[in-house]
Amino acid sequence: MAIGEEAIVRSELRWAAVSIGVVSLIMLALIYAGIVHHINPPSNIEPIDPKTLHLSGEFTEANLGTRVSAEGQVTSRIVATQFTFQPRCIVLPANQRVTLRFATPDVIHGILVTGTNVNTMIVPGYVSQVHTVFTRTGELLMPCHEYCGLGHSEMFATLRVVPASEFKPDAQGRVSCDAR
Ligand SMILES: [Cu+2]
Repeated sequence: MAIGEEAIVRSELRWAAVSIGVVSLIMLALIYAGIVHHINPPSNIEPIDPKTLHLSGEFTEANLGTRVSAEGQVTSRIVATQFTFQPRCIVLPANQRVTLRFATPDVIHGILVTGTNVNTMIVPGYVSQVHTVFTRTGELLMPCHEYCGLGHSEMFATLRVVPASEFKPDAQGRVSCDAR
């Protein structure tokens, strides 16, 4: 039996509606995740020279780790290299807005904080930045999640989230894991 042109058009329109429906569903899921669960792609575009980041500026060795500014803003800086994070352990206060800043001098790495929605890639040439609030205290593992070479599986750091009462910056505003 020959299929009429009208039937073909109807069938095509039906399938077009299905695909528009699927795309709309995915769009709605993205908007829902962004607005309700605050799951968003990283949007900070801040270039940094990977060849010199360890020599001057905010990612020199003395500046790494957690620091509290005079205004009370808590920022932790970590450099990801093959195959370690520097420093390997950071301390942050619970229930307070904190900023994490990452940079790498070599290849693409990634970092996530287990049990939270903190998750970003660390790309040479750019600073990766995450603002967040950690609501539970304890030690959280932060593995590298971008395959970066043979030592990738050994590459992880630790985040120690402490209650605000135990978060005590020193005279320079620094808080490190060794101090406790
Ligand atoms: Cu890595």
